[in-house]
Amino acid sequence: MKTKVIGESLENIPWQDKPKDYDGPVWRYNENPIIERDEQLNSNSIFNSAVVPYEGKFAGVFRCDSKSVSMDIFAGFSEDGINWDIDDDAVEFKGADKEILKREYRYDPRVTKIEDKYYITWCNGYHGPTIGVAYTSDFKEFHQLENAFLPFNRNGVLFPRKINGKYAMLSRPSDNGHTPFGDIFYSDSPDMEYWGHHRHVMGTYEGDKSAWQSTKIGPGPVPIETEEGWLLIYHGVINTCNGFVYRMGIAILDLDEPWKVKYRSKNYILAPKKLYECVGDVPNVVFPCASLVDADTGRIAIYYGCADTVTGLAFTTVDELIDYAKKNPLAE
Ligand code: BMA
Repeated sequence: MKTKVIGESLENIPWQDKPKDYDGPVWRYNENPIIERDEQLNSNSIFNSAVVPYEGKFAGVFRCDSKSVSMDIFAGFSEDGINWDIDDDAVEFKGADKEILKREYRYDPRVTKIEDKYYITWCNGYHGPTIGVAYTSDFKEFHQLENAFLPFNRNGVLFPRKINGKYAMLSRPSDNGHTPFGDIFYSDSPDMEYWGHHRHVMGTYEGDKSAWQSTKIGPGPVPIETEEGWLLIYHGVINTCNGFVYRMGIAILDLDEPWKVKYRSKNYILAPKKLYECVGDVPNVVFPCASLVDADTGRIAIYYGCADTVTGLAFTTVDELIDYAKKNPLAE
């Protein structure tokens, strides 16, 4: 391992070696998808979901759209990170203010362990999409806090530790529909309630410079801390004659000032190519929401939604991603 990861070891991370002759920095689990669309009592689809190591095993929060096509988030548990047991009832939040507990819709959760709590951020309907925030210690009782931002915003992703003494979050301001624009911003907060110090991190690229990310981009899993900087796996979108296509990219952000981009890859790291990524309720989408990392080996397991229908697992390493970003730089 060339680059040191700042984090915990995770000996039981799900893992498969890179297949021989495979050309690319990220490779898929050979039994994908790991979660089918109808694994839950009333689910139409299970995708864009987040997992973390929990008590020697794994826990997570899952986006399950119902057969009436409502969107909500559900807790789940797993022995191995691959086979999941997802609750049939949606997460029920407790909280100080009833106004904030009103449910319109919830989707695309991320889970971030900060100190001794697991924080959940998700796209929360409150007169339009914004970023909901909650925490849990056991994935049974969830406490909802204030929404982080005014509508409209999507893809709120917390950093796993305070930066310069403040909680830190990436997000993607949006509109109330299928947003035809979108850059990634950084915000911080002294208390997980009031967010400010907003900084632009990075935006889209038009033309043939890096066309797969020409319409909008958004942060994916919780950034991974390494001695080279924060590794940010993100999604990038192009608008085509058949609609949006979602791919995955990699950027490396400065450790102390994460709104500064050190490296960013011109090429995508994973694109919809397999049938389950190209065919589903929304074709041609790979949408990463979580990763597991083993600090000892630098192994990374990425969890991603496939075609807004099922959940996939893919693998890479810290060195693969950093090398790839450096070898295929996106010149400003
Ligand atoms: C985005 C979100 C994601 C979804 C993607 C592709 O706006 O709704 O949940 O995966 O579109 O449909």
